[in-house]
Amino acid sequence: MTQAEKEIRFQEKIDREIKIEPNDWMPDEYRQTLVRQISQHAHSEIVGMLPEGNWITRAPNLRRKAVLLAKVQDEAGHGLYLYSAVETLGTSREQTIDDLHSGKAKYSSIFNYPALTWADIGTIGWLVDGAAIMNQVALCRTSYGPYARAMVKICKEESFHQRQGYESLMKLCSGTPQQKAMAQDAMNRFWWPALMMFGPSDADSTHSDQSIKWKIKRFTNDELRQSFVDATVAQAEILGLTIPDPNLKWNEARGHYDFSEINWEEFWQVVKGNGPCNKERLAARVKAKEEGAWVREAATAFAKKRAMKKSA
Ligand code: BYC
Repeated sequence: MTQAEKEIRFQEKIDREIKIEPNDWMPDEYRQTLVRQISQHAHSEIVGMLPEGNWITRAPNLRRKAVLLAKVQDEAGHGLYLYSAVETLGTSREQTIDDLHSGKAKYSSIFNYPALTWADIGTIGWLVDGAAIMNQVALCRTSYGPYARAMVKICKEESFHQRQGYESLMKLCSGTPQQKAMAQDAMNRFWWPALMMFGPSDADSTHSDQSIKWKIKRFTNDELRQSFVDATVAQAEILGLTIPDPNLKWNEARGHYDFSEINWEEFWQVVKGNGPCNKERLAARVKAKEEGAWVREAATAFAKKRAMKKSA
């Protein structure tokens, strides 16, 4: 079969909603797109642990601490499923992680913003996990089997994360005026970065057209962003928080909310490494790898010894 025939067969499979599995033939570009997207996703989960992890010791009570601990632990688990999904495409975990540490691979822009107050933790759960779910529910139907299956489990946990964030903010917003002000301040700082999570506008998205054809992506960046805004406005109203956008307005004709243009200059600066916490985040991951070297060595030595004993 020629390359062109293989590609036609591959696209037919995708069009018939048949999942692509690790041992199936796939075009190199499909494989590369998946390695890029899934590894970026895995890195986002792992780097995403940093702003929240920083608050575990400062959670206001035992219940909040236990919930936050569980959430951060879930994120480590998500990173691990996703690194495994990348491995099924023939790229080693070591390589994937090295690409993050060398600055070659990206992770979500949102995690380059600091979590300054306790209200930020609730807001991250509500808005950041909320945006993540909007994107990830669609990925449960992505065309690559291992990625789609990982997303099903991840989405269940993300939905718990979103609810815990919202519940935490409900408490703050019905508390003292200072607590409410703290929640509004967090909203003011996280709203726009949360909208940026969906990626550049469709006109500037490099990969969307091909990824939609291959059903890696089911919706465009702008479609998902719009769904997120539409779903979130009523939630903010219930909390009594104001969305920091003077142009946010229901558009009856479109059946959607209109909102202001995103500050794309800020988005690209953060993506290029110049956000408020980019350097700190990468340094923390590199340090964790270096300081964990002895644990990996000990675990490998133990596994080898056990295997030798078994075979003896
Ligand atoms: N940040 O052609 P485009 C989470 C890059 S949630 C940084 O539209 P694509 C979590 C993009 O990589 C977050 N970079 O790309 C939540 C590309 O550059 P390269 C993780 C971004 O891939 C709570 C260029 O811009 N979720 O984990 O078709 C707690 C052009 O973009 C961003 C996922 O990763 C960004 N926001 O669409 C803990 C979901 N946006 O690679 C953890 C899976 C774009 O050519 N990923 N870029 O150098 C996706 O769905 C898609 O990759 C995106 C972008 C929608 C993000």
